[in-house]
Amino acid sequence: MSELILHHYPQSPFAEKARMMLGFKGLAWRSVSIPAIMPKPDLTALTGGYRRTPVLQIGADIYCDTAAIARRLEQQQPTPALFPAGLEAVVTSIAQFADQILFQHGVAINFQPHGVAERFKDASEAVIKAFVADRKALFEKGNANRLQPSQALSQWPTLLGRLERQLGQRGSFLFGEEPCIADFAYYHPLWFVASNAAVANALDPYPQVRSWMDAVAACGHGEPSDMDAAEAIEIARQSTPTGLPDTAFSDPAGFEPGQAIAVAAVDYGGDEVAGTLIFQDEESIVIRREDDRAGTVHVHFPRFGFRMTART
Ligand SMILES: N[C@@H](CCC(=O)N[C@@H](CS)C(=O)NCC(=O)O)C(=O)O
Repeated sequence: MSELILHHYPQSPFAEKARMMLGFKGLAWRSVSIPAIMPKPDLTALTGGYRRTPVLQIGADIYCDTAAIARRLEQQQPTPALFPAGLEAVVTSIAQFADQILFQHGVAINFQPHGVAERFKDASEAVIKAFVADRKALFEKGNANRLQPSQALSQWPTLLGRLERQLGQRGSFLFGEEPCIADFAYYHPLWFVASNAAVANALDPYPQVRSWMDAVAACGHGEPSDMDAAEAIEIARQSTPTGLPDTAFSDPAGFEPGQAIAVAAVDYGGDEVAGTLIFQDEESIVIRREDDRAGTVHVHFPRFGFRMTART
């Protein structure tokens, strides 16, 4: 079976979510380093234009968004379960809340002036300017607005206070004695705050949250080993995408397999990825595309949070 290849960079909170899920599953994986800002020519050779971080590659199958990555990892290694039986609706809904709302808070808290000064203390003026311009462009394609630090600070005690009380009363993890997808989604925005010395004190009033974070962090990152981007692209070129199951799924919007479409995230980083729709079900959309460097690849997206547009 092909290796798991994660395209990511160290400081990315969503990449940390993916690394932690790999650790939770006890998996070995290959680590390809990608730039934190555009251009990302090696990544987009695989994805067809999707630029967000992280992306999982297995041979010629490319998984965009940690929601798609989580489901693929669950298939790879069903236990321990990210989606505990009987709790799927609640754990995925809570994860979605954390990935959107808590994440916005973690970012806004980091991007207070003293947080920016700490995060970029070793960066040149040019690097900071390029980063700011890149993130402005990221939000131009999508319907999400950035949360202002003042609003994030105002709401932080609500979000963290609820978590602190729940953990104090129930202990362990969010849904029982083992972590699940909800824990990893709650963890990565808080890890982003904890990893910035200038703002980490936002966690000080919450000792239960801190010990839960330590318990989640104990899952580790599995067994990563480095790989070059060129090697990852060559692996895609030499691989055949895996077969897809037959599905009786009927798309309410009328998109049919074989149709030329483009897929894009609706919230931010909404660069369109064009290809042929080859599979969709309740959770996923898969397109086939040809790339000069990567050959024939299947690019997998979550259905929720992505839109399809017909191409002629
Ligand atoms: N819903 C996406 C969100 C991914 C995301 O927002 N990643 C951030 C980094 S933590 C990003 O892509 N930033 C811009 C970039 O890395 O180019 C997921 O679950 O993977």
